[in-house]
Amino acid sequence: MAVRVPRRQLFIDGEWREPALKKRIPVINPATEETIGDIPAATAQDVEIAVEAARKALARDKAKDWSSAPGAVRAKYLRAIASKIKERKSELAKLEAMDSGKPLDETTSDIGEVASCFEYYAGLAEELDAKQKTPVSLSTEKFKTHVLKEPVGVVGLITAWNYPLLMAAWKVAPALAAGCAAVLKPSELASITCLELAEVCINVGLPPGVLNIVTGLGNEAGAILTSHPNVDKIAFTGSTITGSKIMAAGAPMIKPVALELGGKSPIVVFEDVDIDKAVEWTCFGIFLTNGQICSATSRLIVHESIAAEFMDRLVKWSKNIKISDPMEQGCRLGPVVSKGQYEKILKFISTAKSEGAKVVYGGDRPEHLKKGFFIEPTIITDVTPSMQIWRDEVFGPVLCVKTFSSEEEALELANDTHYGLGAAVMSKDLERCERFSKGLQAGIVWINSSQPSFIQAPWGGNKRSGFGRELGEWGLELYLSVKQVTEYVSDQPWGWFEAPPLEDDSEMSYY
Ligand code: TXE
Repeated sequence: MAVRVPRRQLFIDGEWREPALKKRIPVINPATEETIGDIPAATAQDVEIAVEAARKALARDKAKDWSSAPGAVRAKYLRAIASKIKERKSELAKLEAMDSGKPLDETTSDIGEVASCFEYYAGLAEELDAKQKTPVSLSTEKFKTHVLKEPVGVVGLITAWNYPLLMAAWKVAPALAAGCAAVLKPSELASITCLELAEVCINVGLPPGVLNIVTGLGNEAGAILTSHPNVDKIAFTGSTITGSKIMAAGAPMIKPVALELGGKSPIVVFEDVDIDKAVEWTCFGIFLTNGQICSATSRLIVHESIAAEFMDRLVKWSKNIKISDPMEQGCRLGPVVSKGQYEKILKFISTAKSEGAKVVYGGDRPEHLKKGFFIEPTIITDVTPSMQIWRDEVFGPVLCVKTFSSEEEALELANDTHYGLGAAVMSKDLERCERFSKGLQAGIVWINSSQPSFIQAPWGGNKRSGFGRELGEWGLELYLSVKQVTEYVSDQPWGWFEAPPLEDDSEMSYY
């Protein structure tokens, strides 16, 4: 069932390239704690060459560079990438499950989404030619203005480990569709499938330098990319702390950034729900991807009148969740990605207990699994709004619970967070859901569900969850800049030399 991890190098200027310092990072399977391979570790010199290669791809041949090629040409490559990924779907899904610990069912679905994402942006690349020049209607006839949409240039894409290839696709596909050249720096904790994307690019003959993939450590490869003066924009998915470092690193150059950061999303359950359905969405919303989703609905806010029954069923269903090696049939909860994350999550749980919260289910390693970074589905009650478990992102299978008695109280609790990524509301009263959605301070609201995302719809957060929207047309806009082009079309002189005499108080209007 398991597959061999290919030994790859950095992907720069269309070729495999050994890292300058020949350093490599071991790849640990989080389910077995075994080393299953290694990835190259890029340092400053490698990132430098990768950025240069990307820059060259935009100026290789002025008439035919990547950014000025018709959208249809770029679309052809994006579709070819999608089709290769589909061919290799099962192998890539297995590699990703072994690398990240995500259940194989999930990685299989994610890799399918990766292919769809490349196809979707191929479509938008084709439409882009027609939309590249848009006239603007002005309040004067002396001028004509149009707007040009142009690729931003060389973009640095830095991604996380919870959706290794999918998060990369959310950035690479629109960046390439827009005509940018990119340097991708995946997370050192799960890079294998991103290196396979390099192999796919070689297979489809993507022009050299259009996409470069430099694996390596965040504070080395990532930091160099972020502060590089020849990188025009950074798009980042990761923690809020690193997001703020990235903003600071780019600040001296006024480098634009798009940030998709952490979250502490609420799921608010009103008294009129179908309890079993709501329990299923609650479990899905927190235990999917082993609890490691930026938008995970990790704070359950349930109406006090149904809380007891809801909690009984929640615990009953949590007991039924299959925790196993991600490659096993029917696995619903695998290990978290690394020893570091495992220890961090257990520390969150012990701090919550020491602050007076109560673990009503889980809270530890499952008894039947002696190896691997497994943590039981964990449910915590008796939480106060000042507790760390209520405020900070755990990024693990840990749900904390509070009750409410009125809609106002529920909204206050839901918005009581520095984050603003996702939020879910569950009620049969759709008017109430709509009203409540408007009050929620979040970039994404789910009604009677939690977590679904769609390639066509915008994704991103507010407050400390970042800014900028990925996916859909918004995802393409991140990689386009807007240029105003204005032409003076009147036969008459502009008239600035004909200033009215000083004593004349009539107003002069140029426009
Ligand atoms: O994140 P980092 P980590 C949150 C989650 C998790 C915590 C830590 O709470 O527990 O972050 O995870 C690169 N300059 N999320 O340590 O450090 C790094 O190499 C440039 C939420 O993995 O943010 C990796 O490629 N790059 C999140 C990427 O940043 C740097 C998903 C993310 O790493 C860098 C993952 C630097 N100075 C974690 N330092 C979400 N929004 O979904 C690191 N990196």
